[in-house]
Amino acid sequence: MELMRGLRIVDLALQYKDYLIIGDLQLGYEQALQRKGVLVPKFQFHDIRERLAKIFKKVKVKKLIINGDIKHEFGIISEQEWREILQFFDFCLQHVTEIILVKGNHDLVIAPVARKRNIHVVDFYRVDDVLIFHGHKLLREKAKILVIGHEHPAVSFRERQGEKFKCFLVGKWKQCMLLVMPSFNPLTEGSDITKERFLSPYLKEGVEDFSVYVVEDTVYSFGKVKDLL
Ligand SMILES: [Mn+2]
Repeated sequence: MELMRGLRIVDLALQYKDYLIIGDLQLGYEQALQRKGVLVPKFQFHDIRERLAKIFKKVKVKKLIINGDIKHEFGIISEQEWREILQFFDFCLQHVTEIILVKGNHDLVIAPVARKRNIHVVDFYRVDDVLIFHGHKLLREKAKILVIGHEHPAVSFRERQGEKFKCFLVGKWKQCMLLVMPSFNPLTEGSDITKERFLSPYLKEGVEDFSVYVVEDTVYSFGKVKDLL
């Protein structure tokens, strides 16, 4: 679905010109859960790769931007993360010539893994007037269009109790257009925007007026947040 010229939603990703943007993969989440005694089958990496492969088939891009939280653990790099992040980079590099890793709040110690594949780790990335950053804290940098992750927006509907659907949020922050991306992690749908509080400092006010785009087999426009409350 085209949001504006050159910028479109493709499944859980955004395409802008030669760039594909995804975020919040949280690789290694299963091992972290297992450490807490929650047994989950390890399908996350496989699902992410399959889903991304389908996107790469649909769109022709040269570069991939990972907008934060590629991994789950904060202070360490778990064995599963080391393995899966490198495998993930190798898979992506079959489809793009460059990966840009934007730092999220879970990525405190990402540099050693990124270095193995010569991948640059940055706090934000700018393409024309589009600024891509994780959004867990305010950035001094300005641009017409801001693209953040971190929030993992999802939505539920009264008619379908107990089900949540990943969604994009599109609205305004000051004079800028703000796009909030859903998480690319298949293990959790995310935070219900009709029930839970927002985390990002960019979503402190005015979110009722944001447009909701639900991602399922295709992308559906669902009107404004306030219409769903
Ligand atoms: Mn985050």
